[in-house]
Amino acid sequence: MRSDDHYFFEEEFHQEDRKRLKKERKIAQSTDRSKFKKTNQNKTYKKELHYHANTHSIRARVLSISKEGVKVSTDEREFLCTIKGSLKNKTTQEKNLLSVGDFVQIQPINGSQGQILSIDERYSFLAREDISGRKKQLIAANIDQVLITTSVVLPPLKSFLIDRYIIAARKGNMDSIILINKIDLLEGNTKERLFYQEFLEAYSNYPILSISTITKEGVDALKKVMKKKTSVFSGQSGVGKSSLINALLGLDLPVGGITHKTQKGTHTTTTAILLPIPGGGFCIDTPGIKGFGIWNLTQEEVIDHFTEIKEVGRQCKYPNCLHKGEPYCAVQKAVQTLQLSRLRFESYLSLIEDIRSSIL
Ligand SMILES: Nc1nc2c(ncn2[C@@H]2O[C@H](COP(=O)(O)OP(=O)(O)OP(=O)(O)O)[C@@H](O)[C@H]2O)c(=O)[nH]1
Ligand SMILES: [Mg+2]
Ligand SMILES: [Zn+2]
Repeated sequence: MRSDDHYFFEEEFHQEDRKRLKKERKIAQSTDRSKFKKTNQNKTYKKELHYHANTHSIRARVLSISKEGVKVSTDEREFLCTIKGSLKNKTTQEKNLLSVGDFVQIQPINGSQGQILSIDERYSFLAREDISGRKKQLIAANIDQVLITTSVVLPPLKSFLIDRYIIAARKGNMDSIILINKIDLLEGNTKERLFYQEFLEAYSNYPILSISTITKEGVDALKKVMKKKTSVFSGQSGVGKSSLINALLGLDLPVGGITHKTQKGTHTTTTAILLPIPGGGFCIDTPGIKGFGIWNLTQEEVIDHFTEIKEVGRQCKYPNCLHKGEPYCAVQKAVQTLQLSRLRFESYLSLIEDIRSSIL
């Protein structure tokens, strides 16, 4: 789950800073260890968010992050920014200091360049666990809804990824909508159509939009739900995130192919970008992901997400039954008799397993 990392532009950008700051941090740690205790990390971070902006600062929003710098936009224009040194010199639980969608205070240096002085507090964020499993990797900030993008047939629908996104969205204070793209491919594919129907039934408690950039089915409905909101498209590579944005906004973002052998996309989008929607709102395109580990996930959060499993679980013999093979388990029985969805149950098990392996 943690083997991929497609935020390499952002990675490269922060890598240099990391090297430069390593020395300083070492000195700081040796003089004041208490500051770096886990319990204090949030406090340190909060303080930084309220760092007093310079009186000449302007509020701007992060559009993209690359080796060249952080591109931000004010109401009037765009600036390519560096980040003020003191801002970077902080130990937080976050792997990346900034993400697309962040509101920042900047100091213009000239007509097109500036420096980021501070980061405004986020009202929501989409994050995942970083490769080490110890840090929160921000994908996007200040978003109203995550458009969990999937496709039928190519690449195949992966329900366990969807549940992970729904939980991450809830943790980050956002709504989520499931987009099933490429439904034109269901034509003549009986097996996939049956699976699609099984999916719709299992996820009937969640908002789902079926869509196709080829036939344009569902495109108007999607436009409607995105109006005046900030939405982030997220999901596997090749599901059609950039294609959907092109269809919605009349843009020409690069789109890729699918490797038929692996049935996977080719990682066409390499960095997240924030795009304004004419008539109000924003949307964010992101690079495809392979897996999605939820940062700081608790067993309770998992169980609370699977309400139907929780309900049936009340009849298990052991009150602390995790439904992983314990005797007299009502959940396993309900899955066998098709009263509970196997898709949801598999998702549940994979998340419980994630927690177990992170404890070990
Ligand atoms: N049949 C069909 N193909 C589609 C549809 N939407 C997109 N595609 C194709 O799917 C492939 C991948 O599309 P992209 O938009 O690049 O996918 P992505 O999710 O942005 O992928 P990454 O940027 O790699 O994360 C392209 O070949 C698109 O033409 C659709 O509705 N139906
Ligand atoms: Mg893309
Ligand atoms: Zn049980």
